[in-house]
Amino acid sequence: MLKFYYHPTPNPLKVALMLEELGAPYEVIAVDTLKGDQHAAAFRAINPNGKVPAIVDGVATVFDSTAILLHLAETRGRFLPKDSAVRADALSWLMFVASGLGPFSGQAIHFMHWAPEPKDYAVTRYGKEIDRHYRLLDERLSGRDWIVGSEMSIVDMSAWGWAHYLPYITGEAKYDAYPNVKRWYHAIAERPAAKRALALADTVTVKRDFDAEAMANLFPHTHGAAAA
Ligand SMILES: N[C@@H](CCC(=O)N[C@@H](CS)C(=O)NCC(=O)O)C(=O)O
Repeated sequence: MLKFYYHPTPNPLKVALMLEELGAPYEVIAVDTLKGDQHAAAFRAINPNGKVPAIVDGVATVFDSTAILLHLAETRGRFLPKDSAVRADALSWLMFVASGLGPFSGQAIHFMHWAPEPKDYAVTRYGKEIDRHYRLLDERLSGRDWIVGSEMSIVDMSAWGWAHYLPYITGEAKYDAYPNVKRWYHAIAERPAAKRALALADTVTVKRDFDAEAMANLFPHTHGAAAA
């Protein structure tokens, strides 16, 4: 059975949604990143980058959420448009999430919630970049149900994994500045597969306290024993 290395965080959520939409049987293996499981040699053999998600799918070991989504879409023949022009569009928007919306969201969350002072410049920069990315996504979703094509695809799954955490960046305003994103986000959240993907968080026993141990494991270069 497919092994899914998981922690209740944005990038694994994309893969959880894909696995649930596929109805593919899988075994969840919790990687407790606040306890440092991602640094263990056994996990580094699966993902040398020491991050979740990763999967072992038969003979294939795949790490990085975008690589996993592409692998599952290609091997299962679903959720990636086949028409070459639509597929090109899908790859463009998939990379917009993989190299823009996703990493900028991660950095925005880091600087808003975890970085020490002084951090005004970083909070401003990443806050404005998040706004720019979500405005672009909002324009794209104007008059459309899906980011690409006429059906849900891995592009929607990839963006949705991060969009679920948007309130963590925007606070009480939540999705209000991005009405099309709001409509699209909630439409996916209502799907049974999305509900099951979100419920996965409650099935794993992982550390929830962001204490000194968690900070050292998540940010070893600034908070760990080797920090300068
Ligand atoms: N580009 C990677 C990023 C993976 C990533 O940053 N995962 C986070 C959770 S969302 C993680 O493992 N954090 C723990 C750590 O960095 O030690 C992907 O898309 O899978």
